[in-house]
Amino acid sequence: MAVTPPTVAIWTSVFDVYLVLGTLVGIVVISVLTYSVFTKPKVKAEVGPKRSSERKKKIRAVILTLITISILTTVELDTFSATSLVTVPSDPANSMTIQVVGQQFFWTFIYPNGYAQVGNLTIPVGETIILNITSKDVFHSFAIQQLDVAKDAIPGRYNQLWLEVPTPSQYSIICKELCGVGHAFMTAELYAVNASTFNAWYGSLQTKGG
Ligand SMILES: [Cu+2]
Repeated sequence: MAVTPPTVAIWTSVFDVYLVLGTLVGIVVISVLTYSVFTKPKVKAEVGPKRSSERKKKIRAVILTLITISILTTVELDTFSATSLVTVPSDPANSMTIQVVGQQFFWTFIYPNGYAQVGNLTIPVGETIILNITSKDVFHSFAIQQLDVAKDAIPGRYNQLWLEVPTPSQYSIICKELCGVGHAFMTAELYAVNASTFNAWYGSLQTKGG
């Protein structure tokens, strides 16, 4: 059974919110348009003093404006809080930070112990992995499509991306920014392995590297 990584779950929930809101707005707008097309406008005879009808219109306009402002404010605040769910790592205290360097035409991954690996990234499952992404030459873009994550790799700056893979699995890493003749071949593999497997591998590196 496939378990959905948290980044994918967040993006899916944001997409669902907008799908529901968009559908509701669509239904209302199309209904009003259809109603307007098939009904004749009623010309009301002015009843009562003109001043009170003007007053009513103003009150109605103010109420509608307030309702619109409150709906838009709620949606806006929700959007900003959803964005922070994606940009802020889920568990920064219990995380591992790995440097990712893009270069024509390969990816290098540098672990906290200084070990650098080209072309494949090995991470433990169930742990928050923070990637510090940069480039040595031109603009690249680090992307793992199955995990719904991507970040630009720009020379001279670090862009952060986090991910958490719940079960042992393998994914393709690609470059999503046209960066030269070898762009299509600028790929790497992501291996998410059990914590014990990862620790055994990582520990062996530390003793070898010194
Ligand atoms: Cu590229």
